[in-house]
Amino acid sequence: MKIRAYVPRVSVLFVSVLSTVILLSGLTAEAKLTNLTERGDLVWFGSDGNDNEIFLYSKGTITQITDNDYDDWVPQINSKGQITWYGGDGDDREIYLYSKGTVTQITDNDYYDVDPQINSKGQIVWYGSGGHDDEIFLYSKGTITQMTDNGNNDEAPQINSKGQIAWGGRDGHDFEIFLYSKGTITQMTDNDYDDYLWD
Ligand SMILES: [Ca+2]
Ligand SMILES: [Ca+2]
Ligand SMILES: [Ca+2]
Ligand SMILES: [Ca+2]
Repeated sequence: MKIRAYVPRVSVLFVSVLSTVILLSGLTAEAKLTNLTERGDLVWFGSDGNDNEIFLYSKGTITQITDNDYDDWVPQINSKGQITWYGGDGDDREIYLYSKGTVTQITDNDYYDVDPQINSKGQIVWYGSGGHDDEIFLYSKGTITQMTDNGNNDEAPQINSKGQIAWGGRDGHDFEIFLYSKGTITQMTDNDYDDYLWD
C-alpha cells in the first residue's frame, strides 16, 4: 500500500518536471544563442584598433556593421540575417538592430540595456536596469514593452519564433526560471537554489 500510495506522487512530480524540461528545451532549441545561421551567415565583435565593432560574414564577404567610437558587444543573428547587439551611445549601453542594410538604435534611455536576443520574426528581448533593478524588455513591430516590473533582478531572456520568452529572475531569495507565453508569466521553478538559462 505504501508503494501504491507513493507511485502517483512520483508520477505527478515526474510529469511536472518533464513538462518543464520539454517547454524550456523547446524554447532554447529555437532560441539558442546564435552567431552562425544555417545559411552560413556569421556575426562577431572585435576591435577595429580603436573600440569594439560588429562584423558580419555573409556569402564570402566580411562587412563591418558598426563604425563609431563606442564599444559594440555580443551580436546575435536570426535566419533572415537581422542582427542585434548592445553598444555604447556615449552615455550608457543601448540595444541596436541591423536589418536590410540599416542600423537602428532600439533603446535610448539613461540606464544600461544588454544581451539582446532576436527571433526569426525580428522580435528582440534583452534586459536593462529599468532605472532600479534589472527588468525584461521586448521590442516587437516598433514598440518596446517592459515585460517585468518588480524589485528583483530579471536577466538573460531568450525568445522563440512564437514570441514565448524565458529568463532567469530572482524571487527575493535566489534565481528562478520564468516563462512568458500568451500574455501570462509563469514561474517555472521554486526552490532555494539558483536557476539560470545562461550567464
Ligand atoms: Ca564601436
Ligand atoms: Ca540604455
Ligand atoms: Ca526586476
Ligand atoms: Ca531557484
